[in-house]
Amino acid sequence: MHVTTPNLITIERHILDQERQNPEATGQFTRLLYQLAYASKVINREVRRAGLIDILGTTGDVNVQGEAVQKLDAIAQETFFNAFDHIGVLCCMTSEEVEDIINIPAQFDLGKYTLAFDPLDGSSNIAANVNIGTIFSVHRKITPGRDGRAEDLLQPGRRQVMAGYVMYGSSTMLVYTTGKGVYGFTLEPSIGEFLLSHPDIRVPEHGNVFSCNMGNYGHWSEGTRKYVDNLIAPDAHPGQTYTSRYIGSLVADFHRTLLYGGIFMYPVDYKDPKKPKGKLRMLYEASPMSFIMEQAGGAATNGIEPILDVQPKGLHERTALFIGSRQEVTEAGEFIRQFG
Ligand code: AHM
Ligand code: MG
Repeated sequence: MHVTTPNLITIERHILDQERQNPEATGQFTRLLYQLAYASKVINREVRRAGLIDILGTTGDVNVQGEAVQKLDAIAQETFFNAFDHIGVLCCMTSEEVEDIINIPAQFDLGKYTLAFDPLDGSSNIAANVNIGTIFSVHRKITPGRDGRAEDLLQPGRRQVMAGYVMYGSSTMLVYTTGKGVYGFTLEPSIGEFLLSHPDIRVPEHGNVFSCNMGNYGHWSEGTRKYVDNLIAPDAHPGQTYTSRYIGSLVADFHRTLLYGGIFMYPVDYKDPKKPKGKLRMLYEASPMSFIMEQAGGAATNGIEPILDVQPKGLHERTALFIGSRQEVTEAGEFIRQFG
């Protein structure tokens, strides 16, 4: 009897296949991806049992962003640091949860890459059991000397060598790019492996979903308000109707946009007219997601220029973000350029 078994591609095999295509690869990159998969599985375990043991709620601390630190935020931060501090691949790290650049402890070797991460994005949703995620971004070291410096982390998104996210949803997925297409893996819980489930993800050229926090409408610029008015105006797009979806968890809203098309936006708000500001962080959120979206054939802008071309000035800099299908992101940019 002939029995066929599915030819499952684990993330390890995928990484090795990719490495074989690059004769100059030193294996450092591969180690980084292994550790990302490992750290994600540990965080996934904690997230999955969060309702059962005493790790929901806040630690009582406030992070660099002025937000209450959730216990799971702290666990995810520590898991990431412990997974990457000793592997000899990084010269430094930075995290949404920590104020300054994170140095590699003196007893470990240094490497030629930097890692920026948001260990648990959307953590205000944790108690409601809504999807949350981890986001990561890797750059090559550019300054001389062995130690990593802030300049190594403060590079435009276009110079990323890898970016990705993990979504702890109805299933757990890891999606990443190294600049050669976007690949998605789904965690098979019974064997504890990420298996290739979404090879070469492409975002549709146009989609009919728009995603934003409408509660901020009154604080947006005129161009942003006019763009959204136009999306929902009955006659503005003959033959097509836009529908609205907003989870309030970037990884989940982004993942839907990547697969179905349309646009996700978090515009600048003018609650304080003297200090207009975006909410999402350039290094930990906007830049990695923009690299993935462009690699999938989509676009990402702050309304003025592509996110990937912006030179970040601070580790915790915030930005406006319009990201998704080319058609919708181009149109959003046109409104903002015309009306501000
Ligand atoms: P966080 O990094 O503190 O979790 O905040 C980022 C989150 C994103 O996941 C999400 O897109 C956004 O904040 C939602 O903001 P709002 O609640 O203002 O709509
Ligand atoms: Mg975040």
